[in-house]
Amino acid sequence: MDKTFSFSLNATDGKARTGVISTPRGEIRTPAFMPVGTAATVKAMLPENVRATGADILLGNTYHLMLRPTAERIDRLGGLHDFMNWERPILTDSGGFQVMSLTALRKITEQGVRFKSHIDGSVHELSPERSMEIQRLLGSDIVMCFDECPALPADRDRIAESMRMSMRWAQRSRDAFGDRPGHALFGIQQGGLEEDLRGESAEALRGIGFDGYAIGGLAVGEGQKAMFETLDYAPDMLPTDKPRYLMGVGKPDDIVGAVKRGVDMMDCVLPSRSGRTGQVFTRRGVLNIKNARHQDDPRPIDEHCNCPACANYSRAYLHHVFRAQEIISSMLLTWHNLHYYQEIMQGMRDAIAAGRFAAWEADFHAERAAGDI
Ligand code: PRF
Ligand code: ZN
Repeated sequence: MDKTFSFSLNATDGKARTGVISTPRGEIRTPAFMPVGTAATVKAMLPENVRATGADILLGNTYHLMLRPTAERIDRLGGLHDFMNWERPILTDSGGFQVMSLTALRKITEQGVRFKSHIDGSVHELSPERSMEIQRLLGSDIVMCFDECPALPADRDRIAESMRMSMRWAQRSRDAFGDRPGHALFGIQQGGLEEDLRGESAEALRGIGFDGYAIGGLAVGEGQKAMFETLDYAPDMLPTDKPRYLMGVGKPDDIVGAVKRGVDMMDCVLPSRSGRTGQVFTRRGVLNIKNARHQDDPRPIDEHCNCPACANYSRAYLHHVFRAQEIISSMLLTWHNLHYYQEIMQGMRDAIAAGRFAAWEADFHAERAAGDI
């Protein structure tokens, strides 16, 4: 197997792109959706089942794993892939964003961030250097730079200051990462909804040089319209010959809109988390399985879906096990949601390759508008 990391574009259609990221642990077909495996598991799913939905890569989290069971323990046990029984690529987020969203007590300085664990209140520190060390101990294939960003809305000065510190942290991340053949380091663009700050950030990252470029600081409270307005220019500021990753996005229509604007990779907890709260994503829109209207319904969630939840179970059964808080409810609904997300990705890859993305997108929206679920 090829022991290097590379990206090759196979086709573009408008701004939409399809290609393949090659890593020593396997290929990632793009546009790619990465299920979230925060605590070394995609909740309610066996790894082989996540693979069966069509996932080529998972996302893991520095923040959660450093607190429990610790990066050093995972390293002693042979690394994250062996530990969680997923041999394909893993991308790890760097921790700063999770510290900002999950901890009540934290202090940010130029050096890094000191925070109290959301699990037991113990005090920890993260910096670009420590984040690179943790992601190396985990054995991550795609390592993310250490960054931070304000929730939106925020004032321009705050966004500019934060972005510039993240760019200094990007340089420190690059220096600390060093040269690790077969492993990739991605920079993260910040700058909120300000076009000039996004440009300044992209220029700083291109100057440092990365194996891929993420768009951070979106889906943090600005709404879809403002996010799409930013995505109308932000991906174009990044190198065309490297993967572009939109972090923490999103709903099915967010993902389609992002791919249309030139994004290659995404991750989101939505399909897996919603599977545990009874929210089901379908071609025809969202349904909530806990709704009483499903209690006598013998039909599957979607007669055209071939996931186990749809192939073998009625809405009435799924409603019942959800109401009874049976574990199989989380398993089946998560499987369906992840399967549906991967079906969207495959549909987009095929459409881009065939030069019919616009028609595919029109069908996607028309099916949802027809409703009737
Ligand atoms: N930075 C990092 N992780 C993230 C984000 C970011 O800006 C986001 C924003 N949507 C999600 N996850 N490092
Ligand atoms: Zn299904």
